[in-house]
Order: sequence, then C-alpha cells, then structure tokens
Amino acid sequence: MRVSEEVAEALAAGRPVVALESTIISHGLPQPRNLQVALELEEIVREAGAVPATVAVLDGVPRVGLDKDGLDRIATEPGLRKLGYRDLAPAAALGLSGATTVSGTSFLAARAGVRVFATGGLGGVHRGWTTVQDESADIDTLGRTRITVVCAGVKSILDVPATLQRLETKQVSVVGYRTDEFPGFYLHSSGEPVDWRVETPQEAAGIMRAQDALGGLETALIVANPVPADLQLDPDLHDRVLAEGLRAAEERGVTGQAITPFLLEYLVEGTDGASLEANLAAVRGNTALAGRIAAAWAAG
Ligand code: PSU
Ligand code: MN
Repeated sequence: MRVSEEVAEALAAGRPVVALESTIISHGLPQPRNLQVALELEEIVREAGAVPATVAVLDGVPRVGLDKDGLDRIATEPGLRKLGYRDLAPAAALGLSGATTVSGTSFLAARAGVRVFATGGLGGVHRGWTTVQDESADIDTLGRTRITVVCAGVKSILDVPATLQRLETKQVSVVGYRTDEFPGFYLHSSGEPVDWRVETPQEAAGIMRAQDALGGLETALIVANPVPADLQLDPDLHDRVLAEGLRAAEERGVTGQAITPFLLEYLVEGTDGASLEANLAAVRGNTALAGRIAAAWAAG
C-alpha cells in the first residue's frame, strides 16, 4: 500500500485527513463531469482545513492519496474495475487498476490510519433480497472497521428499512446529523427514523473518542447527513423513474456489481440530470462535513 507523502505527513503530525472513495468517480458519475467532481471534492476537504486522501488501486498498488494524474486515470481509464474489500488481493496480485467502493476504501483508509471518510450514499440490501441475495459488501466491512463514514444515508435504489436492520445486526452506530430521520440519498429523508442525533462536528468527534475509550468496538460510525431539502430530487419524479429503472434492470437481466451503476445512470437520464445534481449536492455536503469532523477529531 502506498500512502502519498502529503497524507503520510498529515497523519504523522496528527493533522486532519479525509478519505474519499473512487468508485463514485469511475462508476457513479458520467464523464467528463466526474473528473471535475473528483478535483472539487478534494478542494472542499482542503477548504475545511483537512488533507484529502482519495483511495484507489493503480497497477496493483493500493493507494491512499492520489495526485492529479491518479485522479485523471480514475475518471477516464476505460475498463477500470470496481473493487470491494474482497477484490483488493486479486487486483494487487494481478497488477490491475480499479476504483474502490465504500468497502474497499474503508479498509485501506483505516489501515493507513485515516479515521474519517466521505461518500455519497452507502451500498446496502437490494430490493427483492428475499429471492436474490444481494447485499453490498459495504455493510459487512463497516461491521468490522473503525472508521467514521459521512454519507447521505444509503442509496434510495435499495431496500432502506432492510439495510437499516442489517446495520443494526452488524453493530454499526448510526447517527443523524441535525436530523431524526435517516436521509434518502437523493431525497432529504427516507422516512425511516434514526435513534441518535448530533448537532455539531464536535459531537460526532466525541462519539469517535467514546468508541476509542470503550475499546473493542471495532465497528464504524455512520454520520447520516441529509441533502438540503431545497436541493433534493423531486420525490414524485424520483419514485416514478426509479420504478421504471428497477423494471428495466429486471428485463435486461442486470445483476451483481452492475446493478448499482445501471440504476444510478438510469436515474440521471430519466430525470434529465436532476438526480445528478441532487447526488452532487449530497456528496459536496458530506465532504464538507467530513472535513469539519476530521478537524474536530484532530483538535481533540
Ligand atoms: N455512492 C454514490 N455513487 C456510487 C457509490 C456510492 O453516490 O457510485 C458506490 C460506492 O462505491 C458503493 C458502491 O460502495 O456504489 C456500492 O456498490 P454495490 O452495491 O455493488 O456494493
Ligand atoms: Mn451487490
């Protein structure tokens, strides 16, 4: 694993660092917007006073902290793999390049000593799980990795109540950021309740310190940060296009790793780009908040 010089120096000095995943860039957003977004997210982390550490695997080497060239490869290289935790060893051994999901990123970031991670929406339990056992590896990794993930909930293409149940089983702490309702990714709220709520980055950092003080709690903390209500996707449009997308996926037999990118893309087209704007608003907000939490954590 190669940690960039800037990230390694920040970690050694106890300065704030925020990990960013790369699958959202390679598989979650359309080109050429995705490269702009990758650069913009790093800038948002810097504005919050933290160092960005985008995570990926390049030519078999897991990387924590990418330079401009690395970000460019993630955004533009054709045929880039999507790497969860279980894909890291094969990619490393075969010298392949790929973008890391929440599960791959959480593992590598935690190994490097990065405690705070920002993304859009987590993976989770897919709809129809009673017949097709598709549950994102994100859930399992968060169940055994001490990292704080700032996200706008889980992707609304999923079965949200089932995902929340699985997070409970996996002992993952979930707190709403200034909300009592679990966010709905593109939507301000999923309508599901959350048990815990924090009002400030300092309170979130306090929970992280309590995790450490209690010891043995080797699970993640999810800080669920809703997209602002005025930037959310129109809920009726969301429900209509998502229903269409789910039907299209079934008709075309899209399954496994391909289903999440397929549905995200379907929504972008079916909403004339409105879902993309809501997605970006959520990711930007999460990245800024992650920077502030990392700063509060480093200050403690
Ligand atoms: N959030 C986004 N866009 C994405 C993803 C999350 O806003 O593309 C990615 C993340 O990398 C997440 C992955 O880990 O989707 C989940 O994929 P799967 O359901 O195949 O585990
Ligand atoms: Mn899956």
